[in-house]
Amino acid sequence: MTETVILGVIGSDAHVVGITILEQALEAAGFDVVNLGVQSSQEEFVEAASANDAEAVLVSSLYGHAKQDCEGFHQRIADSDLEVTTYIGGNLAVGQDDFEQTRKTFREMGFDRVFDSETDPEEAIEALKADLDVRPPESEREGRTVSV
Ligand code: B12
Repeated sequence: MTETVILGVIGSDAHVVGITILEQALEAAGFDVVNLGVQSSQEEFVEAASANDAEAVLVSSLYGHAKQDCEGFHQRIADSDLEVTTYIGGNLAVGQDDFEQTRKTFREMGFDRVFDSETDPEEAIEALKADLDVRPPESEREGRTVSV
């Protein structure tokens, strides 16, 4: 499997621990990860996705300003003719908002999936595998019973 994923913390946000854990979990699951680190601009995400022919872009935001930082992000992606799956996760709103409302807001902004700060990295990995149609290598499929 060689799916490439761009990962980073958007805007002026400097919270690094979450993406470090995500990076390790994604790599252990077999993804190629380009970690842009903290305080990454929309432009840096788009350029990295384009330069690395990425399948997915994972945006992290913890400090409560994700909505402002992501305004116009999907327009920028479309303008670059990129076809990527986009996820966002973390503490996306200020304070203890109703997460279903937060999810709705970011889905309307164009993100394919929206995750809260309680998300286990494995949850995001399973979602990515499903969205990118990642199948286990043939060697791991051997011996499985296939029912028709
Ligand atoms: C450590 C910390 C800091 C450190 C960061 C050090 C560093 N370099 O990383 C310091 C002290 C610098 C800091 C600063 C600030 N912080 Co701070 N910080 C925290 C704290 C205590 C822990 C964050 C952390 O590392 N968690 C551990 C990791 C493993 O969890 P995580 O980051 O949530 O990531 C997981 C999930 O969220 C999820 N996830 C994250 N991103 C994504 C993306 C995708 C696609 C997916 C699928 C999943 C996913 O998966 C990750 C792994 O499991 C949190 C409170 C908390 N308990 O969460 C506040 C917190 C995030 N900080 C907060 C704030 C307000 C700030 C400041 C604005 C404070 C200030 N006024 O200066 C500044 C912002 C500075 C900046 N420019 O970013 C608030 C945000 C409030 C909000 N969103 O409503 C929090 C929630 C504290 C609070 N309760 O008020 N902070």
